[in-house]
Amino acid sequence: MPSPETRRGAVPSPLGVITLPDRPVSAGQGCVVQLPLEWLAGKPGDAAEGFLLDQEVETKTGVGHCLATSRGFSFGVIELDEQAGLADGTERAYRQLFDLLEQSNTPHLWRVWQYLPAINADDPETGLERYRLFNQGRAAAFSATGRDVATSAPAACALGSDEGGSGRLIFLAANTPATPIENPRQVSAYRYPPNYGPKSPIFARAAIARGPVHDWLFISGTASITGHATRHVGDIHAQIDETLANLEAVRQVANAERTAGSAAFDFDASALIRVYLRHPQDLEPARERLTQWLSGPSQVMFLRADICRADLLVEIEATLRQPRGNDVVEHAPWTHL
Ligand code: 3EB
Repeated sequence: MPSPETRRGAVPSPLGVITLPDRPVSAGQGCVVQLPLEWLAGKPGDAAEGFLLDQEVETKTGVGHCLATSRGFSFGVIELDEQAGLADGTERAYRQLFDLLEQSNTPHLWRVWQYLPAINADDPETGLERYRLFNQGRAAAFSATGRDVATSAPAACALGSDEGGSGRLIFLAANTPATPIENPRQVSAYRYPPNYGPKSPIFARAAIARGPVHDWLFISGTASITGHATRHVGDIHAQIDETLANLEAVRQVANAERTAGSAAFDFDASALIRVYLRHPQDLEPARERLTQWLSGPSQVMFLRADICRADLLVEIEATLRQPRGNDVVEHAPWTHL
Protein backbone atom coordinates (compact mmCIF):
# COMPACT_ATOMS: atom_id res chain seq x y z
CA MET A 1 0.00 0.00 0.00
CA PRO A 2 1.49 3.36 -0.94
CA SER A 3 1.37 5.96 1.79
CA PRO A 4 -1.13 8.82 1.28
CA GLU A 5 1.79 11.16 0.56
CA THR A 6 3.16 9.10 -2.31
CA ARG A 7 -0.32 8.69 -3.71
CA ARG A 8 -0.86 12.38 -3.57
CA GLY A 9 2.34 12.92 -5.53
CA ALA A 10 1.55 10.26 -8.09
CA VAL A 11 -2.10 11.02 -8.69
CA PRO A 12 -2.68 14.12 -10.81
CA SER A 13 -4.83 16.76 -9.15
CA PRO A 14 -7.44 18.65 -11.16
CA LEU A 15 -6.98 22.42 -10.78
CA GLY A 16 -9.96 23.26 -12.94
CA VAL A 17 -12.41 21.66 -15.34
CA ILE A 18 -14.70 23.41 -17.82
CA THR A 19 -17.67 21.35 -18.95
CA LEU A 20 -21.35 21.65 -19.84
CA PRO A 21 -24.56 21.19 -17.84
CA ASP A 22 -25.50 17.93 -19.56
CA ARG A 23 -21.93 16.56 -19.25
CA PRO A 24 -21.33 16.78 -15.50
CA VAL A 25 -17.98 15.62 -14.16
CA SER A 26 -16.73 15.13 -10.64
CA ALA A 27 -13.15 16.15 -10.09
CA GLY A 28 -12.74 15.66 -6.32
CA GLN A 29 -10.60 18.81 -6.18
CA GLY A 30 -10.28 22.05 -8.08
CA CYS A 31 -13.14 24.08 -9.54
CA VAL A 32 -15.60 22.49 -11.95
CA VAL A 33 -17.35 25.07 -14.10
CA GLN A 34 -20.29 24.37 -16.37
CA LEU A 35 -20.66 26.66 -19.38
CA PRO A 36 -24.30 27.77 -19.62
CA LEU A 37 -24.48 26.66 -23.25
CA GLU A 38 -26.17 24.02 -25.34
CA TRP A 39 -24.09 21.19 -26.81
CA LEU A 40 -24.78 20.81 -30.54
CA ALA A 41 -22.26 18.18 -31.61
CA GLY A 42 -18.91 16.56 -30.92
CA LYS A 43 -17.59 13.30 -29.55
CA PRO A 44 -19.29 12.58 -26.24
CA GLY A 45 -15.98 12.38 -24.35
CA ASP A 46 -14.77 15.71 -25.72
CA ALA A 47 -16.91 18.11 -23.72
CA ALA A 48 -14.53 18.69 -20.82
CA GLU A 49 -11.36 20.79 -20.70
CA GLY A 50 -9.43 19.96 -17.55
CA PHE A 51 -6.12 21.27 -16.23
CA LEU A 52 -4.09 18.89 -14.05
CA LEU A 53 -1.07 19.38 -11.81
CA ASP A 54 1.09 16.82 -10.00
CA GLN A 55 0.93 18.79 -6.78
CA GLU A 56 -1.55 19.66 -4.09
CA VAL A 57 -4.54 21.83 -4.97
CA GLU A 58 -6.50 23.88 -2.45
CA THR A 59 -10.09 24.72 -3.36
CA LYS A 60 -12.33 27.38 -1.84
CA THR A 61 -15.94 27.65 -2.87
CA GLY A 62 -18.53 30.17 -1.81
CA VAL A 63 -21.70 31.76 -3.10
CA GLY A 64 -20.99 32.85 -6.68
CA HIS A 65 -17.34 31.90 -6.79
CA CYS A 66 -14.77 29.13 -6.71
CA LEU A 67 -11.00 29.50 -6.40
CA ALA A 68 -8.54 26.65 -6.82
CA THR A 69 -4.91 27.40 -6.05
CA SER A 70 -1.75 25.37 -6.24
CA ARG A 71 1.91 26.39 -6.18
CA GLY A 72 2.24 28.77 -9.13
CA PHE A 73 -1.29 28.36 -10.55
CA SER A 74 -4.87 29.37 -9.95
CA PHE A 75 -8.15 28.64 -11.67
CA GLY A 76 -11.64 29.70 -10.77
CA VAL A 77 -14.89 31.43 -11.53
CA ILE A 78 -16.51 34.66 -10.35
CA GLU A 79 -20.17 35.36 -11.02
CA LEU A 80 -21.14 38.86 -12.09
CA ASP A 81 -23.48 40.69 -9.75
CA GLU A 82 -25.60 43.03 -11.88
CA GLN A 83 -27.52 44.73 -9.06
CA ALA A 84 -25.84 48.05 -9.79
CA GLY A 85 -25.68 47.38 -13.55
CA LEU A 86 -23.53 45.21 -15.78
CA ALA A 87 -20.65 47.70 -16.14
CA ASP A 88 -20.38 47.96 -12.36
CA GLY A 89 -20.71 44.20 -11.86
CA THR A 90 -18.01 43.52 -14.44
CA GLU A 91 -15.64 46.06 -12.92
CA ARG A 92 -16.15 44.56 -9.48
CA ALA A 93 -15.66 40.99 -10.71
CA TYR A 94 -12.40 41.95 -12.44
CA ARG A 95 -11.16 43.88 -9.41
CA GLN A 96 -11.99 40.90 -7.21
CA LEU A 97 -10.14 38.68 -9.67
CA PHE A 98 -7.04 40.90 -9.63
CA ASP A 99 -7.11 40.89 -5.79
CA LEU A 100 -7.40 37.11 -5.68
CA LEU A 101 -4.53 36.75 -8.12
CA GLU A 102 -2.27 38.97 -6.01
CA GLN A 103 -3.19 37.08 -2.83
CA SER A 104 -2.46 33.71 -4.38
CA ASN A 105 0.86 34.81 -5.93
CA THR A 106 -0.42 34.10 -9.43
CA PRO A 107 -0.68 37.67 -10.76
CA HIS A 108 -0.47 36.76 -14.45
CA LEU A 109 -3.73 36.04 -16.24
CA TRP A 110 -3.25 33.48 -19.00
CA ARG A 111 -6.81 32.91 -20.18
CA VAL A 112 -10.34 34.08 -19.35
CA TRP A 113 -13.63 32.59 -20.56
CA GLN A 114 -16.57 34.99 -20.23
CA TYR A 115 -20.27 34.21 -20.59
CA LEU A 116 -23.06 36.77 -20.30
CA PRO A 117 -26.81 36.25 -20.54
CA ALA A 118 -28.37 38.24 -23.41
CA ILE A 119 -25.00 39.65 -24.54
CA ASN A 120 -26.49 41.44 -27.58
CA ALA A 121 -29.54 42.90 -25.83
CA ASP A 122 -29.74 46.63 -25.22
CA ASP A 123 -29.66 47.62 -21.58
CA PRO A 124 -32.88 49.53 -20.77
CA GLU A 125 -31.12 51.95 -18.36
CA THR A 126 -28.29 53.11 -20.58
CA GLY A 127 -29.52 52.11 -24.05
CA LEU A 128 -26.13 50.44 -24.63
CA GLU A 129 -25.70 46.86 -25.77
CA ARG A 130 -24.83 44.66 -22.81
CA TYR A 131 -21.49 43.58 -24.33
CA ARG A 132 -20.52 47.26 -24.50
CA LEU A 133 -21.31 47.72 -20.81
CA PHE A 134 -19.19 44.67 -20.08
CA ASN A 135 -16.31 46.31 -21.96
CA GLN A 136 -16.73 49.49 -19.92
CA GLY A 137 -16.45 47.55 -16.68
CA ARG A 138 -13.45 45.53 -17.82
CA ALA A 139 -11.62 48.64 -19.04
CA ALA A 140 -12.34 50.42 -15.74
CA ALA A 141 -10.83 47.55 -13.73
CA PHE A 142 -7.70 47.37 -15.91
CA SER A 143 -7.12 51.10 -15.64
CA ALA A 144 -7.90 51.25 -11.89
CA THR A 145 -5.29 48.58 -11.19
CA GLY A 146 -2.75 50.10 -13.56
CA ARG A 147 -2.40 46.96 -15.68
CA ASP A 148 -0.70 47.60 -19.00
CA VAL A 149 -3.05 46.28 -21.65
CA ALA A 150 -0.53 45.51 -24.41
CA THR A 151 1.61 43.35 -22.14
CA SER A 152 -0.96 41.87 -19.74
CA ALA A 153 -4.15 41.28 -21.75
CA PRO A 154 -5.06 37.58 -21.54
CA ALA A 155 -6.37 35.34 -24.25
CA ALA A 156 -10.17 35.46 -23.91
CA CYS A 157 -13.59 34.72 -25.24
CA ALA A 158 -16.90 36.49 -24.56
CA LEU A 159 -20.09 34.67 -25.48
CA GLY A 160 -23.77 35.04 -24.81
CA SER A 161 -26.05 32.49 -23.26
CA ASP A 162 -29.83 32.18 -23.25
CA GLU A 163 -30.03 31.19 -19.65
CA GLY A 164 -31.35 33.71 -17.16
CA GLY A 165 -28.52 33.06 -14.65
CA SER A 166 -25.55 35.30 -13.85
CA GLY A 167 -22.71 36.17 -16.14
CA ARG A 168 -19.44 34.54 -15.24
CA LEU A 169 -15.75 35.19 -15.47
CA ILE A 170 -13.67 32.01 -15.56
CA PHE A 171 -9.90 32.33 -15.31
CA LEU A 172 -6.56 30.53 -15.41
CA ALA A 173 -3.59 32.41 -13.98
CA ALA A 174 0.00 31.70 -13.01
CA ASN A 175 3.10 33.12 -11.34
CA THR A 176 4.79 33.42 -14.73
CA PRO A 177 3.56 35.76 -17.45
CA ALA A 178 2.12 34.55 -20.74
CA THR A 179 3.31 36.15 -23.98
CA PRO A 180 0.46 37.93 -25.77
CA ILE A 181 0.16 37.31 -29.52
CA GLU A 182 -1.62 39.60 -31.98
CA ASN A 183 -2.98 38.87 -35.45
CA PRO A 184 -1.48 40.81 -38.40
CA ARG A 185 -4.86 40.50 -40.22
CA GLN A 186 -6.69 42.27 -37.39
CA VAL A 187 -6.43 45.48 -35.41
CA SER A 188 -5.70 44.65 -31.77
CA ALA A 189 -9.03 44.51 -29.93
CA TYR A 190 -7.88 47.10 -27.38
CA ARG A 191 -7.30 49.48 -30.33
CA TYR A 192 -10.73 49.06 -31.95
CA PRO A 193 -12.20 52.44 -32.94
CA PRO A 194 -15.12 53.69 -30.79
CA ASN A 195 -17.82 52.60 -33.25
CA TYR A 196 -17.87 49.24 -31.41
CA GLY A 197 -18.54 50.86 -28.05
CA PRO A 198 -17.21 53.58 -25.76
CA LYS A 199 -14.49 51.29 -24.36
CA SER A 200 -12.56 48.72 -26.38
CA PRO A 201 -12.45 45.06 -25.42
CA ILE A 202 -9.27 44.09 -23.57
CA PHE A 203 -7.85 40.78 -24.70
CA ALA A 204 -4.97 39.44 -26.76
CA ARG A 205 -5.60 37.35 -29.87
CA ALA A 206 -3.68 34.53 -28.20
CA ALA A 207 -1.23 33.86 -25.39
CA ILE A 208 1.75 31.52 -25.22
CA ALA A 209 2.51 30.09 -21.80
CA ARG A 210 4.86 27.54 -20.27
CA GLY A 211 3.44 24.97 -17.91
CA PRO A 212 5.41 22.34 -15.98
CA VAL A 213 4.67 19.70 -18.62
CA HIS A 214 3.36 21.50 -21.71
CA ASP A 215 3.86 24.61 -23.79
CA TRP A 216 0.45 26.21 -24.31
CA LEU A 217 -1.05 28.35 -27.00
CA PHE A 218 -4.41 29.72 -25.91
CA ILE A 219 -6.09 31.18 -29.01
CA SER A 220 -8.89 33.57 -28.11
CA GLY A 221 -12.38 33.51 -29.53
CA THR A 222 -11.74 34.26 -33.22
CA ALA A 223 -14.28 35.48 -35.72
CA SER A 224 -14.84 36.79 -39.24
CA ILE A 225 -13.13 40.12 -38.59
CA THR A 226 -10.32 41.69 -40.60
CA GLY A 227 -8.93 45.06 -39.61
CA HIS A 228 -11.66 45.89 -37.14
CA ALA A 229 -14.67 45.17 -39.38
CA THR A 230 -17.00 42.19 -39.54
CA ARG A 231 -16.72 40.43 -42.91
CA HIS A 232 -19.31 38.36 -44.80
CA VAL A 233 -22.44 39.45 -42.93
CA GLY A 234 -25.10 36.78 -43.28
CA ASP A 235 -22.81 34.20 -44.95
CA ILE A 236 -21.91 31.33 -42.61
CA HIS A 237 -19.62 29.58 -45.09
CA ALA A 238 -17.53 32.68 -45.73
CA GLN A 239 -17.49 33.63 -42.04
CA ILE A 240 -16.09 30.20 -41.17
CA ASP A 241 -13.38 30.47 -43.85
CA GLU A 242 -12.37 33.96 -42.67
CA THR A 243 -12.27 32.70 -39.09
CA LEU A 244 -10.05 29.75 -40.05
CA ALA A 245 -7.71 32.15 -41.90
CA ASN A 246 -7.47 34.22 -38.71
CA LEU A 247 -6.78 31.14 -36.56
CA GLU A 248 -4.02 30.07 -38.94
CA ALA A 249 -2.50 33.59 -38.96
CA VAL A 250 -2.38 33.62 -35.15
CA ARG A 251 -0.84 30.14 -35.06
CA GLN A 252 1.91 31.26 -37.44
CA VAL A 253 2.79 34.32 -35.37
CA ALA A 254 2.83 32.17 -32.24
CA ASN A 255 5.15 29.63 -33.82
CA ALA A 256 7.53 32.41 -34.86
CA GLU A 257 7.52 33.77 -31.28
CA ARG A 258 7.76 30.55 -29.33
CA THR A 259 10.79 29.64 -27.24
CA ALA A 260 13.67 28.26 -29.27
CA GLY A 261 13.69 24.50 -29.27
CA SER A 262 10.02 23.97 -28.37
CA ALA A 263 7.76 22.08 -30.78
CA ALA A 264 5.56 23.98 -33.21
CA PHE A 265 1.90 24.41 -32.27
CA ASP A 266 -0.39 22.46 -34.57
CA PHE A 267 -4.20 22.29 -34.75
CA ASP A 268 -3.97 18.62 -35.69
CA ALA A 269 -1.67 17.47 -32.87
CA SER A 270 -3.28 18.01 -29.52
CA ALA A 271 -5.83 20.79 -29.55
CA LEU A 272 -9.17 21.58 -27.98
CA ILE A 273 -11.44 23.53 -30.30
CA ARG A 274 -14.79 25.11 -29.43
CA VAL A 275 -16.98 26.24 -32.30
CA TYR A 276 -19.68 28.62 -31.10
CA LEU A 277 -22.65 28.96 -33.46
CA ARG A 278 -25.35 31.59 -33.20
CA HIS A 279 -27.82 29.46 -35.17
CA PRO A 280 -28.11 25.71 -34.56
CA GLN A 281 -29.05 25.29 -38.23
CA ASP A 282 -25.48 26.29 -39.18
CA LEU A 283 -24.16 23.11 -37.57
CA GLU A 284 -23.91 21.07 -40.78
CA PRO A 285 -21.86 23.60 -42.80
CA ALA A 286 -19.65 24.18 -39.76
CA ARG A 287 -19.09 20.47 -39.18
CA GLU A 288 -18.32 19.83 -42.81
CA ARG A 289 -15.77 22.65 -43.02
CA LEU A 290 -14.06 21.77 -39.73
CA THR A 291 -13.80 18.10 -40.73
CA GLN A 292 -12.00 19.14 -43.94
CA TRP A 293 -9.76 21.54 -42.07
CA LEU A 294 -8.60 19.17 -39.32
CA SER A 295 -6.86 15.87 -39.81
CA GLY A 296 -5.67 14.89 -36.36
CA PRO A 297 -7.12 13.64 -33.09
CA SER A 298 -8.06 17.08 -31.73
CA GLN A 299 -11.06 17.58 -29.49
CA VAL A 300 -13.75 19.58 -31.32
CA MET A 301 -17.12 20.62 -29.96
CA PHE A 302 -19.94 22.69 -31.42
CA LEU A 303 -21.91 24.82 -28.99
CA ARG A 304 -24.88 27.17 -29.34
CA ALA A 305 -23.99 30.68 -28.20
CA ASP A 306 -24.54 34.31 -29.06
CA ILE A 307 -21.43 36.02 -30.40
CA CYS A 308 -20.55 39.44 -29.01
CA ARG A 309 -21.19 41.32 -32.26
CA ALA A 310 -24.75 40.86 -33.50
CA ASP A 311 -23.54 40.36 -37.10
CA LEU A 312 -21.19 37.50 -36.26
CA LEU A 313 -22.57 33.99 -36.83
CA VAL A 314 -19.61 31.97 -35.61
CA GLU A 315 -16.63 32.21 -33.28
CA ILE A 316 -13.92 29.58 -32.87
CA GLU A 317 -11.36 29.24 -30.07
CA ALA A 318 -8.55 26.76 -29.71
CA THR A 319 -6.17 25.61 -27.02
CA LEU A 320 -3.02 24.04 -28.45
CA ARG A 321 -0.45 22.21 -26.39
CA GLN A 322 2.91 20.58 -26.97
CA PRO A 323 4.65 18.40 -24.43
CA ARG A 324 8.17 19.50 -23.61
CA GLY A 325 11.00 17.00 -23.41
CA ASN A 326 10.06 13.39 -23.86
CA ASP A 327 6.60 13.46 -22.33
CA VAL A 328 3.98 11.54 -24.23
CA VAL A 329 1.22 13.47 -25.96
CA GLU A 330 -1.90 13.47 -23.81
CA HIS A 331 -5.09 13.25 -25.80
CA ALA A 332 -7.35 12.87 -22.84
CA PRO A 333 -9.58 15.87 -22.28
CA TRP A 334 -7.89 16.42 -18.90
CA THR A 335 -4.32 17.50 -19.52
CA HIS A 336 -1.34 18.37 -17.35
CA LEU A 337 -0.58 22.09 -17.44
C1 3EB B 1 -13.55 39.98 -31.74
O1 3EB B 1 -12.56 39.56 -32.34
C2 3EB B 1 -14.65 38.98 -31.51
O2 3EB B 1 -14.43 40.71 -25.41
O3 3EB B 1 -13.09 39.28 -24.46
C3 3EB B 1 -13.47 37.51 -29.11
C4 3EB B 1 -12.72 37.14 -28.01
C5 3EB B 1 -14.33 38.59 -29.02
C6 3EB B 1 -12.81 37.84 -26.80
C7 3EB B 1 -13.73 39.68 -25.44
C8 3EB B 1 -14.42 39.28 -27.80
C9 3EB B 1 -13.67 38.92 -26.71
O4 3EB B 1 -13.68 41.16 -31.39
C10 3EB B 1 -15.19 39.03 -30.16
